Amino acid sequence: MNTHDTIHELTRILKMFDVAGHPVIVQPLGCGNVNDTYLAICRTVFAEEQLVLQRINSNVFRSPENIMKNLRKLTAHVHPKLEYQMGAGDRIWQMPKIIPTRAGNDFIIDGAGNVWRVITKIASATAHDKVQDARHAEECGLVLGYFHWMVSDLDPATLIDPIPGFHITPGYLARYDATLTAPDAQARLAASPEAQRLAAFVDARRACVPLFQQAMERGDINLRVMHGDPKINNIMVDDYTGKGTAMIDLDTVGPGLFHFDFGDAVRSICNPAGEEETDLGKVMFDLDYFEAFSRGYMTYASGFLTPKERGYLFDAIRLITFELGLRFFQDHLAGNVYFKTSHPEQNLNRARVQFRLCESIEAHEPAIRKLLQ
Ligand code: GN1
Ligand code: MG
Repeated sequence: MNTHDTIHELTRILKMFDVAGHPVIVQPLGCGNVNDTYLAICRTVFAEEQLVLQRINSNVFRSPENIMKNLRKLTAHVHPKLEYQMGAGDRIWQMPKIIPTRAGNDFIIDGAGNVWRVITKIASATAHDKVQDARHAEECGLVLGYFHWMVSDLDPATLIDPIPGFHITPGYLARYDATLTAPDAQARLAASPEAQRLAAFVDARRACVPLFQQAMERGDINLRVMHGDPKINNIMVDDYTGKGTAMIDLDTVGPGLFHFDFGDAVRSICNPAGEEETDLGKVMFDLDYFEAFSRGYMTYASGFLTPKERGYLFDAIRLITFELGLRFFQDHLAGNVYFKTSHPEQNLNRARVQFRLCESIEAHEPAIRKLLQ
């Protein structure tokens, strides 16, 4: 939660959107690393509506209007399909909807220049921070596979890249190298043997960094519409049935590779210790969860993934894990300017976790590849 936000101010902003009823609570929701997110409940005489009010981090999303344009495109493409299929399968698949402002816009800009928007909340469902069991892992796979299937016929050229360079790993390496030239970063590195160990870890993996750019140049894989951030706590699971229902946090949806989505979901689901673990001994890649997740994912994805695309899935798991570790490490060295932190060493520890997970993925390569055949 942003400590400057008062309930009074949040309620005032909420009332600018076209919501029915009277706001009864506005309280922090989830633990995203980027946007400030609040749950709002509005009651009428007859019912209540749960909504998600968010301040978009304009330091990360430089053109918030673009992500709202993308969200319009995405929901216009997907909602009719979901409505058409409603009741046909074993669950109701959901996707949040934009609530416009009373003036008919998709967001507002407050006096301080902050961008706010409201979307519907997927209610009676939970986005867990950690995997619960193999069935949960499988449900997450089904949700991502279904999402990819829904967008597999949406032309990526119709969406705007929400964060240019978002999953271009060589760009993160270049940024890391540039950061290291700054005296502050050098001082942080010199002061910490653990940071030096992580720097050596990065250096040992430089050669694999451009792998996906090379694969695209060869024409082995192509841009599709990706979610961009399908980690475990962006996947909603029904509280009553345990079935997956929706992908949330749709701001990073844009042109990209399904591979990075697959890898990002896998790295967050198959590490039961989570991203904030401080005991590295507990961080490891769990093959049983992986088997369950990929079985769920392939239920839908086997229909649209080409054999060549499938051939790169292992590399994606490894590289996205490395990339996220690199992003955390670079942010630590830069003085914690991107990811939200509650203590100065948090991004360093997050990097340690991802790099340890990356080692575990490398150690399990033959078994992971076998499960992907
Ligand atoms: C950020 O906002 P949140 O927590 O869903 C980040 C992802 C990282 C993730 C790691 C826009 O996602 O790329 O994988 O943290 N999102 C952005 O927890 O940078
Ligand atoms: Mg996010």
